[in-house]
Amino acid sequence: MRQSRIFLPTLKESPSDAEVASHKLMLRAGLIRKVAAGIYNLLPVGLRVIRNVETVVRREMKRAGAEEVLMPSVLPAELWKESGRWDFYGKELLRLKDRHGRDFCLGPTHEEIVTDMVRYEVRSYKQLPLNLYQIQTKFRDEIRPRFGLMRGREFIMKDAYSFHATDECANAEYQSMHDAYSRIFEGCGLEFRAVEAEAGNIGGSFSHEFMVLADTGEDAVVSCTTCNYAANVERAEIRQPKDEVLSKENLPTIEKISTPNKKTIEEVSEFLGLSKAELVKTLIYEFKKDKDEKGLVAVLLRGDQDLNEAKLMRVLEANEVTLATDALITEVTNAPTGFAGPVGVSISVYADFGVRELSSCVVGGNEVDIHLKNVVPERDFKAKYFDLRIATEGDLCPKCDGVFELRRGIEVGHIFKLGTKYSESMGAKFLDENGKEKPMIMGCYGIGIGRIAAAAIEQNHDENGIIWPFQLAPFKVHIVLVNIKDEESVRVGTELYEAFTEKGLEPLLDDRKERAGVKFNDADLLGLPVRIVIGPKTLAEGSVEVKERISKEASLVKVKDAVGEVLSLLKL
Ligand code: 9G3
Repeated sequence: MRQSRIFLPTLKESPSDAEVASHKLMLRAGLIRKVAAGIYNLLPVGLRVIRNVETVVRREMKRAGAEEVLMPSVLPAELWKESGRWDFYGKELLRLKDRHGRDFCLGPTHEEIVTDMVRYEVRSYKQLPLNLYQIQTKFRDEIRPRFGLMRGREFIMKDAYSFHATDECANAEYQSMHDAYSRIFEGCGLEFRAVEAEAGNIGGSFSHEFMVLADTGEDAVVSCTTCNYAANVERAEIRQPKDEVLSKENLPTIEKISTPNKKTIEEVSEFLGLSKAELVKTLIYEFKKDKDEKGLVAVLLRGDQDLNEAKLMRVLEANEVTLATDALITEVTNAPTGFAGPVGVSISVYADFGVRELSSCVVGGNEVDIHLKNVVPERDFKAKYFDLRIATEGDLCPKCDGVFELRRGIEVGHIFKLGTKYSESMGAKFLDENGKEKPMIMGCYGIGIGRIAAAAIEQNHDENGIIWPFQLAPFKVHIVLVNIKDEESVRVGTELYEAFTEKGLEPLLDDRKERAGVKFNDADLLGLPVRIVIGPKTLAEGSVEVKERISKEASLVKVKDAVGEVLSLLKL
């Protein structure tokens, strides 16, 4: 492709509303342009990157035995009513009416549609397993779309759905997709981690997120520095230190201390000159279980740690946990919010393991303006101890004796063991080998196509622009003519352009009437893997300059060796 002809509007500055590198650089390099909040045009060079991502995805989905389909993006409400999700989702689900006044939505995901597709066609276990995928735009009316393609409202997703007769088969497919995803992200040149994740509200028994590690990632991931355990902090388990039995003998007895209007951990620790880790906060939670069973619990955590509500829900086997209202707290503790404590409280007490390790601590006194010090866990109050806190830096890995480091991640993929949530509600059943009718067991597997391109930039850029991983680069070689009036330069440039084209390396030829400096800046911005600079000076010695985008130094190469040099630089 010749740059004098391509539609590639580069910018010197990025628009002010672009906050992260990938958003800034995709705008400046002329890859995307905003149409509306969270809605973008993919310009020619941006689309080439997306097509490269799709090529890797299709190759690995095919290798895993999945079949490509294409489902509609305007979806009838009826199917979403069958699954019960029409009323579950709020404004994020963009709804519309057709000319007959019938309800539709713009598809945010396609579980209902694919289950409807399969339920009429599959009747026997002999037709299973199935794995159907599509690459298609989704619409989710995010309240605050931002970061360009990273969190758009309309975005391209590869979403796959699998159907199985047995749990073993569904688990095998889950593992197969897990492996396919690893090959996809490796194939896209990304550094990623597969992390255990909360299954979220789509049910199913487990899920993994695939995170590209980048400081601008919106998700917090803890990953073990020794083994390959990694988990979304929402999900991460923590190994408890071997409970060295702290001597709890002859410790001073409890003392009341006056803490006038000191309610929060910050206020109390500052007022008493103690570290937050010497305090224990008491959270009063209301929980709801099945069959309208509900109750109150006191949850204790060290002052410097935070409750992971998902873990509390699992421990209580509750469907819902919510912080009690101030009125309820006063009812339970006979004190306003901020003075709750475990000593003498009437409701059952659950505590994070971090509390048990304390020899003594300060807790709320269940009395206005009073806290208690010298409180000894298991002497002055009883509690049931569990892993209840949000994991963080330095916590112990549950799989080995390593410790966690806290990383940010960009979620580029998420795979779920779905179970029978949709096949039950929508009657997607099959007859097993004994003629018994059973609901199919499903899995679903998503990849953010545009998000991969954005994450690749987040992970590979410098102050001058993008540094594309080879596999995603929109063109593989950048041929820059320093002076397009120099006939020899044009001849050599054209010769090399054709040579690389023959090698399938899709060169981009900068034959514009621009100063060399502008061309070099644009080449750095666009970030193609290798650049060849052709100018009269080096041609005088029969050479051209070859430079890898990722390294700073350039080397002089004889024209006849240029193709070979580039191939070896690209390890082809
Ligand atoms: C909605 C809206 C937003 C949503 C969903 C439904 C997320 C929704 C979860 C999934 C699960 C998997 C198949 C591909 C991989 C992810 N946001 N999810 O179900 F109506 Cl507005 O999409 N689906």
